[in-house]
Amino acid sequence: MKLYDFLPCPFGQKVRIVLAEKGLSYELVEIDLTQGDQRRPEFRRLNPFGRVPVLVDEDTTVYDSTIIAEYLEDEYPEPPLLPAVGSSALRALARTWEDIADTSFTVQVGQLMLEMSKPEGERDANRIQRLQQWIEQMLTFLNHQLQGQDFLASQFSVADIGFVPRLLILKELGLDPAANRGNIDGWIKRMLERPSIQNLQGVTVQPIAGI
Ligand SMILES: N[C@@H](CCC(=O)N[C@@H](CS)C(=O)NCC(=O)O)C(=O)O
Repeated sequence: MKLYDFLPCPFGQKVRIVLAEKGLSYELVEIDLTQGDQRRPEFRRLNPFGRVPVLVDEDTTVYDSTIIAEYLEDEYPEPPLLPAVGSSALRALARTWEDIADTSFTVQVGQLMLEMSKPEGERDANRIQRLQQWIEQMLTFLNHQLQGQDFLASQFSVADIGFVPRLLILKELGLDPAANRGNIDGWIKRMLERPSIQNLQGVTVQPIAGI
């Protein structure tokens, strides 16, 4: 298998956690977004939208982290990263939280990162405040979902994995995800016990323009 990825990309990080959890080996092909590698014709042939991550498994090319995670779950079901087939409500819950992570959390933390990376005089203070408020609300929502539960959807799953990349760097952006949110505090500790997350590369504050 080959994974085309840019190490700081949170969606690529999701896929690399899934690959590590399933014990799958792969060749990492770095697509440096800062150098425009995503616009090269050979990469566009794999993903016409020019976005990482892209997984190539023999004759199969898959892009979008959620679809890649589903593909890996279908092809390499052990250990499972979704609740069992038949537990439809729990599977829907896991997918819902994975989608919330991707569309309502990771992207907004990325936008905050990008805004904060500007020289102080060029930052949009209102936008920063709006993003911070949104992220705080999402964290409270997440903390509520974790009430009485170790994981977001009954067992460690793609739902938890989706939040890991951007939640782990929030402190560096001046937001403490665990402050007054004891359930998140415990959840972070559980995440950091996993080798797939301990060994994850690229979990740093690096703004990405095309997220
Ligand atoms: N929904 C996609 C989002 C992927 C995405 O936004 N990738 C960004 C980097 S984190 C990218 O490749 N941007 C390049 C560009 O837009 O030029 C997924 O989950 O894989």
